[in-house]
Amino acid sequence: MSNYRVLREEEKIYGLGEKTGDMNRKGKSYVHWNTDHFAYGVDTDPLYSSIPFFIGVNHSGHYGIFVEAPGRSLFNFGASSHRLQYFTVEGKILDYYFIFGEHPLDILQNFSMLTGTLPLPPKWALGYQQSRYSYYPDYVVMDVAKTFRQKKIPADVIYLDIHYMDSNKAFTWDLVRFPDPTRLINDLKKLGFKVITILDPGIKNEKGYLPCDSGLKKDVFIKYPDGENYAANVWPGPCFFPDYSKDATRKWWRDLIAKWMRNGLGGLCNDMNEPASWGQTTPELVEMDFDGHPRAHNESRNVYGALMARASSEGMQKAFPDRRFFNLTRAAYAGSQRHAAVWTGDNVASAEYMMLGIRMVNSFSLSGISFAGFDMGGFFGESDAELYARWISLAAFTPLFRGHSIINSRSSEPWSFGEAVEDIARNYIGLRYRLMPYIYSCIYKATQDGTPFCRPLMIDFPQDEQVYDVRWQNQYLFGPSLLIIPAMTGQAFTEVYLPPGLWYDLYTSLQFPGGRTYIVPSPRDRLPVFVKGGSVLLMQSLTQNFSLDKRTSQVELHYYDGAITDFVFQWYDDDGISNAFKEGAYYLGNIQYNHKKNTLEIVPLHNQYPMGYRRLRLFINGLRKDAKTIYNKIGVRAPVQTYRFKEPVSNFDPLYQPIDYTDEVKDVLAFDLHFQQGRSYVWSLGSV
Ligand code: MIG
Repeated sequence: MSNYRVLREEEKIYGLGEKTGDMNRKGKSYVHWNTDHFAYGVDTDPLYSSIPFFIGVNHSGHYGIFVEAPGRSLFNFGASSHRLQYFTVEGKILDYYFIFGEHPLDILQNFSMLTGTLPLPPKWALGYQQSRYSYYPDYVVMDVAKTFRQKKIPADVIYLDIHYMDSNKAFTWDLVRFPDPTRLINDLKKLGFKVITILDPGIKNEKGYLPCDSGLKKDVFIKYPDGENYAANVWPGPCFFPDYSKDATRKWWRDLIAKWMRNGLGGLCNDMNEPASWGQTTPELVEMDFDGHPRAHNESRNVYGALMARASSEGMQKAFPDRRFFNLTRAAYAGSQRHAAVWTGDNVASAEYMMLGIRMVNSFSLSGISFAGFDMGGFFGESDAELYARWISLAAFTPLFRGHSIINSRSSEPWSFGEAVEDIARNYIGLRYRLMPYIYSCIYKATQDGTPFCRPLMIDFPQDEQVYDVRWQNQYLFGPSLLIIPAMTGQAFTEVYLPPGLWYDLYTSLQFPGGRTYIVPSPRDRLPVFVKGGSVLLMQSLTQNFSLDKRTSQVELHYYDGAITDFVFQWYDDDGISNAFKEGAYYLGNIQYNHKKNTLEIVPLHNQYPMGYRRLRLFINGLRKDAKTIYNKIGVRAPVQTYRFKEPVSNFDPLYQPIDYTDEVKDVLAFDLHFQQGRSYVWSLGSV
């Protein structure tokens, strides 16, 4: 079945989740068929996830279309046609939703009402995550974790990839490499690390292997139409594939997961769930049950990974109902945000992929999935020092911040590329950790109404024709305040487009009027980042992790002047780990700017969680130093300060001389005040 529509000349198309190529999909056609494509190219299609939702932009308005097509589908946005765009789904039913909204953001929020929003992740999942295919044996894992602490590079998560398993079988340990998993996990916990294990859906066909025995007994596997279980080869050898569309299977899986989680794990990484198998072609006649309404593979494949992720996440909740976990999946479908974060699979270590990864994360954002990331540093192949430095700085501004690389490749931890790169990594990971009050508030917002965390410029500036220009397609906003400019390798300077309004260089607070382009320095230790005039950042002191480190007693509020209307930033916080926030144990406050009165306020709305901040430091950027009427409560003039978002890189390498861009905010007005979170605060920004 197909739907054909007119493609207008000026029309632009965004979305479809994990797709390669340019952000604007016009002139291209795409297939949805979840596929394990190792080391995919910058134009490969299809990949691991399918999200049949897109946003159309044209002069008369914007719209969204969600096609409920869990099977193979085809989307053509004017490829080989000057008139038409169309989509085609397999089978005799074509269900689609036309989603109206004034702007892309409204459309996305409406799409979220239909498919759901992400649950609030634990805070540690927003920290730095270190993965590798694979760290083993156990002492290597400990070594990596200890090195983070010794070098004072913040991190929260370490991964165990398939080498932890006994002969690659799910829910087992290789007891030679990992003789005492409980002890290892505990020792890591003492260092403030959460452990995530990778998990594949394929269950080895082997008598005496418990998941296989119980699975056969409970009849949980995918079948051929004649009733025989479908089997194919994956890592452990011949495997059956759980049919997660069946209630009985999900229950069986939840029990397996719950038991597995009691090893003390922080979460799971659902891999190979397209599903992938050697040969990479599942016969299209095998069926999934869908609770008594069987559907053939060609009409259901693309929900397989989503259903696995769902069952895994339910299993974690079952194990520890009052805790939050992190669930990551490779294959996803529309709505997967409710159950897991997503990563973009097996990318390649090159600058083009770094840029592609940014577009894919932003395209996920435009498709309901706010919590996404890529293998920082590149999975296949090897980064060099410059690429790694640029990649880790950039990844610090993506929701899922995770380094990962393939077996038999060079080490890719933040200290593996020499001391200068280590400094750069420490700077940007550190900045990420200091920004956590802002980041956590942004992700909270996504949980509430589907406002994406990372967003292409078209979300915040839909009326500006320039933002659709292919030249700026890699630029994006990280939350409402930060504009990130991904910089290519070899480019000491980068051309940027700043949308209308006033912008500030993050590191110096120098002002840049928007609505035009600039050429800005982008050496390897300086990712260009701008802050929107008329916004705030919330920051805290540096911590090494979110599990052990005590909360810092000071919170920083950075205000950037330049709003031409009112704005509100919602400040959210809670204990970061339990589900007590569902019973109301959280803090929510509005940080708001009133344009008419020219005031900045903090107004607590819900005050049921003590954040532990005793001091608030307010930095005011953009007002003239001699602004006369800026006083704090007790009438003390604000002193002028300097401030650093990152430290200079030491000059370790005689061949590479870091240029000193004097990256320091000079002359910023700063107030210190004793902070009582239950109170309101008003600052009059006065007349100058
Ligand atoms: O066939 O578990 O995308 O992240 O390291 C490869 C080994 C299987 C693919 C995943 C990758 C992971 C790897 N897995």
